[in-house]
Order: sequence, then C-alpha cells, then structure tokens
Amino acid sequence: MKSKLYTLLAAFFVVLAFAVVLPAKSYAGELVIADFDTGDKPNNIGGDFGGWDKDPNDETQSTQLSFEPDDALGDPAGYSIRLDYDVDSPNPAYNGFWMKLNGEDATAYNTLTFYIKGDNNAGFTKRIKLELKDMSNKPSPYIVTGITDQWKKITIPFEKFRRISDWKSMNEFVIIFDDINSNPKTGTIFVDQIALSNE
Ligand SMILES: [Ca+2]
Ligand SMILES: [Ca+2]
Repeated sequence: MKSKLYTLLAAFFVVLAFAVVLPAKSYAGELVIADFDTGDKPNNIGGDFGGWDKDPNDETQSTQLSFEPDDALGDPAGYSIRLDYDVDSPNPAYNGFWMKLNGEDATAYNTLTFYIKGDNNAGFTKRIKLELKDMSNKPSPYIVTGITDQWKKITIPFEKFRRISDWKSMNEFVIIFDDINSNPKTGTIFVDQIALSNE
C-alpha cells in the first residue's frame, strides 16, 4: 500500500517537473535581438542601429530609418522600423540598414528569424540582400525573396550563412538595397522582431 503511494507520488512529481521544465526550455529557445517596441535605440541587446549609405555625399541615394506604429506581432503599443530606400541614382547605388549584435554568443541557436513587409503606397522591392557578420567582419550574404504587403516571418537556418566562422561572437546584421536586387529602385520596407531561435 505504502509503495503504491510512493509510486503515485513519484509519477506526480515527474509530471510536475515536465510541466515546469518544458515551457521554460522552449521559451529559452529564442533570443529577441530587436523588437523596436520602445520606438528608440538601442536594440534589445544594447546594440546601436541605423540607416547607411554607400556615399552620404550623393543626395540621389539613401535609406531613411524611422519607427512605425505597426507591430508585426500585433502589439498595439509596439513598433517596427520603416526603411525608405532610394537606389535610383546616376551613380552606382547601394544603401540600407545596419544593426550591431554586440558580440552576442549565438551558439545556443540555429536560426535567424524576422518579419518583413512592403508598403503598397510607396512601392517596394520583393527581394533584398542580407548580410550577417561575426567579429572577423567577413560579410555572409543571403537573398530574401517573396516579400509582400503583409507581414511575413522569414526563417533562415544558420548554415545558409556560409562565411560565418565564429558563432560565439556576432558583430552585425545588415540589410542592403542595391540597383541590381531592388525593383522598384525607390520604395518602403518594414522590418520587425529580429531574433535568434532554436528550431
Ligand atoms: Ca515590434
Ligand atoms: Ca534617387
């Protein structure tokens, strides 16, 4: 009788342990790098970010960054970032968005995720180039295609970023608009909820 009670108790604690441990584990499977929900810098891991331009003196091309009260996860108090790009220039043109990853250790994760959409009024490219860099600063490129005017989650396994050699210490996430991949050459793209996850 007594041993039956112990068995029941043991079973109860095993179930309890799973109930407590499993959700905690899946929660720890994601690191949000930037949700932009403060509507300000820095990102969630203390990293700076902004728009960049191949030639800041060339007024015919740029990416302007601003915060947009349109959150990818539907939070009414949240924000995304709005990138107004222009690679329509008589000169070679490329520009975009950069964000520091502050030496973050990514070895507990295997996937980069974020949300993206375009703006119908301004027009938008369906295709952008990304780069991820570790501290060696070698750009590891990836082309994102199929952007629409609705929020879409992009999921990229780490092995697509072939030139990253040290996932222990990440430096930078970059979005590039250029006069080859960007069509139309001026437009607006929204980005939100950049994260590392374990899928
Ligand atoms: Ca957000
Ligand atoms: Ca222009």
